[in-house]
Amino acid sequence: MTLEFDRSTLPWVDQEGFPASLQEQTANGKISKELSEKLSFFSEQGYVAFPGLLGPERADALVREHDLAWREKWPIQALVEGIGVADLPDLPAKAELGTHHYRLNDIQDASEVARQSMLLPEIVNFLTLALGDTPVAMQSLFFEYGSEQGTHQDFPYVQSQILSHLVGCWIACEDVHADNGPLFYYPGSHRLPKFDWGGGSLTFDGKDHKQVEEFGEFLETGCRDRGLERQTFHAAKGDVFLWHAALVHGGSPANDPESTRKSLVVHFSTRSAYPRDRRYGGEEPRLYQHNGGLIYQRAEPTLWIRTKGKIKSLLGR
Ligand SMILES: O=C(O)CCC(=O)C(=O)O
Repeated sequence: MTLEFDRSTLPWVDQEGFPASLQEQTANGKISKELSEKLSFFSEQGYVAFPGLLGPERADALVREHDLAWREKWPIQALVEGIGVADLPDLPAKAELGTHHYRLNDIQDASEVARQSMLLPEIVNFLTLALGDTPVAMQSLFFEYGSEQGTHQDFPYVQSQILSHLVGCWIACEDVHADNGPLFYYPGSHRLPKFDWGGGSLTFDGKDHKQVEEFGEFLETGCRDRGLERQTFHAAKGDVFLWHAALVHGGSPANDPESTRKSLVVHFSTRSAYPRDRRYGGEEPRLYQHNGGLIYQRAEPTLWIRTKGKIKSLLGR
């Protein structure tokens, strides 16, 4: 059994008339030639890279925020293999976790550097056109080591009201190569028949283990049958990579498990598909706007206090 995205709400890049419409808008100067090539590549291949877009200095600044969050135990959450999702202040120090499979969730709640890095003008501009609506950063995941996540597509995991309104964004915070577990992907795989997982939200926390495996096998078989070849994203620090809601991808095993692979993943949806933050119930979000893109914040502003090197929020979380 396979599943179809609702045709009436497909993003611009997935619509039948996209190639002709793109050509027209490029010819009349509404879209630059460079951006047009990127949109066309994304539509056909399901991904596009922006070499050096964030740049090494801003990537370093992001890493500093990540390290500070762990050290000061910022009031955000982390997903840790064997523990699940937990508040950072309740977790032991990183060195005591006994696994490299952990990530910080939603560092943008606490970091202006992260907010600005996710909403770079080139990213927002690309997404606004590709999705045909204002992009909203739904969530982010900061990995210190390679995720080594199995083969998957994102739409059953990261859901908004419109499954197809989803683009993944991968920001390299250090150089990535075969040894530290690069992102892998299958160009063109976003057009494969889609696995029907039966609704609800799939998770990687072990709860849906059997279905996660079935999903991976379905995708590997689909790619093999159509001759799609696996590629890896060997990135330089500061590179950015965007991928389609249905691109088949995952995290390669790290040849050197001690080698870090710092990266920030942001999943974007749109204002129409994702009008409220998943974490705040029906609450109307406070809008953080930057370069035309959005991040949702608690209506109640967060009040942060620092005591003895520890940071605490009194309001808003
Ligand atoms: O960064 C990785 O290794 C994989 C990330 C990923 O697959 C995702 O966030 O959907």
